[in-house]
Amino acid sequence: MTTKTATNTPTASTLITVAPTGAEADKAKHPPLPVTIDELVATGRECEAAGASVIHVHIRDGDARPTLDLDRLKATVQALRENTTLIVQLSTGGAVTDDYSDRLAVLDAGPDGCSLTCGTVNFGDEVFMNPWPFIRELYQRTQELHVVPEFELFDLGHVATLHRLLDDLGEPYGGHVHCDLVMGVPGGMNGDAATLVRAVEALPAGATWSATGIGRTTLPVLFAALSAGGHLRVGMEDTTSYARGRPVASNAELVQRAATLAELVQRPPMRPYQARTFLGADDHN
Ligand code: KMH
Ligand code: ZN
Repeated sequence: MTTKTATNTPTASTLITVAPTGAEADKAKHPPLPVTIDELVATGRECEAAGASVIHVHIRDGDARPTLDLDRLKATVQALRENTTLIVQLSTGGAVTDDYSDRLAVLDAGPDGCSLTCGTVNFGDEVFMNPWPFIRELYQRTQELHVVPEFELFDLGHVATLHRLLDDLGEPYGGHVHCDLVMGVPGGMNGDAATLVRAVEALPAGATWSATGIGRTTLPVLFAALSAGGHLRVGMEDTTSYARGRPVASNAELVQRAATLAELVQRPPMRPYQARTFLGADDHN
């Protein structure tokens, strides 16, 4: 496996990230949503067994509401490290209501990686705010604290900002640019094959990428990403329906489906130790 892969050249295996919780889904409406540390650990173990190698983590408070409480973030990182070999990627996006200082402080929980969204986007009826000075400061902190960023791209304009960021501040910690196309958000880029191809063509040379489609764009984006040689993110952050009229029973079944399809295209799931090398993440286990 190489760490410097041309954007559109398929790697021999598929990185599968699970995003099990998010900040938006309601536990009362979706009971399988993992919201406690114990539930996150159990989910992480099941998803690792099913083929995931990265977990994208949002945490909830005792009432299942999104929080960026630093002690709880630290405890979550520690519990996931003790019980899985997954790469722990904390969300710095949080919820649309979170302020910038709390989002920057997420890195103090000492994760392996973090999400780093490269621009503001309408987010349904809300706005997910990521102005340039915040993006720049967050990126500098990832470099200082040795956290591997994953560049989240909700729109084609975010790709332009990613180029600006790399031109301005240089390569990320770990030396490798890995992006996640988050498609189908109402207000962001469409979740379809044509849009995915355009976004991938615009990425920096040498970058690798995953894709996820929100809601009903989940399957079109998953198949388009595999066809185009990309990697996958799945999970209840992005969809709570497994099929029309059939709620997701567990995050693991979404990972299992992604892993089965990755096997079918002869790019089986990357294991966590391989993913660490691929992304340039430190080994804490
Ligand atoms: N919850 C969204 C407003 C991220 O994790 O970095 C932002 C989000 C992106 O989920
Ligand atoms: Zn997220």
